[in-house]
Amino acid sequence: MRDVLHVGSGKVRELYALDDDRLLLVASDRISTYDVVLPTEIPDKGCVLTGLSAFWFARTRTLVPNHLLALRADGRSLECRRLEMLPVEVVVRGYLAGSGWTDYARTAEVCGHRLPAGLSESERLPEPIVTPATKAAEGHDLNVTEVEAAAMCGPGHYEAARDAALALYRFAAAHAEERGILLADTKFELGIDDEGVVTLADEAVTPDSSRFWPADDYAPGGPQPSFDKQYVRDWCLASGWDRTPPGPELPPEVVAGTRARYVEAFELLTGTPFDRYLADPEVVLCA
Ligand code: PZK
Repeated sequence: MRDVLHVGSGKVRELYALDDDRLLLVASDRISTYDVVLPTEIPDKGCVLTGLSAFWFARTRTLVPNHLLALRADGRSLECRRLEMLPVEVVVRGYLAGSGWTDYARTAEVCGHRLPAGLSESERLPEPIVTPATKAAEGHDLNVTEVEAAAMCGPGHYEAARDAALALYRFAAAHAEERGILLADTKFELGIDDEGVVTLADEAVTPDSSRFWPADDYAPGGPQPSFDKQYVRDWCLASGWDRTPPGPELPPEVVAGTRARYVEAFELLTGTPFDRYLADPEVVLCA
């Protein structure tokens, strides 16, 4: 791209500065599993994730203001308002999975939330909980209590971000459940706009920022299959890979099966055929 400054890289995304006020967020087709980016890409994955984010931004903008300015015709790039990002990520959990389950199994608490005794892995929580995390040195997330998170943000900012995240989660989880997908948990990144308003940023309710579970297969009492990455994880582990870089190349049938799962999630959640999205990405913006 001409005259755009590269300002950051995520594992599978790139961030560019368009001018003083605007950023461009570009999603690649790279995929990571067990924290390792694999050498094989999943065609259209970046478009699926960008289209889903844009869909949620369009549908929740009256609930919580967000950074979306424009969805580009390539279907994988979002023009965004530049914000002052909060130093915490805000995770909302409706089910007990991942580090939430690990912490609960050890202490009956998750990030300072005391939970009922006797819950099993993947069980639905009585109410969704908010569990903030900070970016630790190695790029790894470190869970913190809400008291600690509040101390790291400006006065009132964490509380506003928490309320925004809970409202977004409730909206998205209800929408997804009606369409056969359980939204087990999801991570939001928020910032402050130039008028001091807490604003949703980054990506929103994508498979990369969330746990999507197929509702039909839901069986608490153990880990659930991931809607999008299960073929990749199963194949990688069966190949004998020890989860250290580099990851294995994926065979064509695993690539095709995984692409189909991403497209299926997109179509279930948006109600839009993915081909229509590729032909005219802005179709997901009309609420
Ligand atoms: C911002 N990131 C993380 C995401 C990367 C890095 N609207 C915004 N204003 C200011 N800063 C950011 C955003 C957003 N979104 C997000 N880092 C800064 C990130 C994707 C790719 F390389």
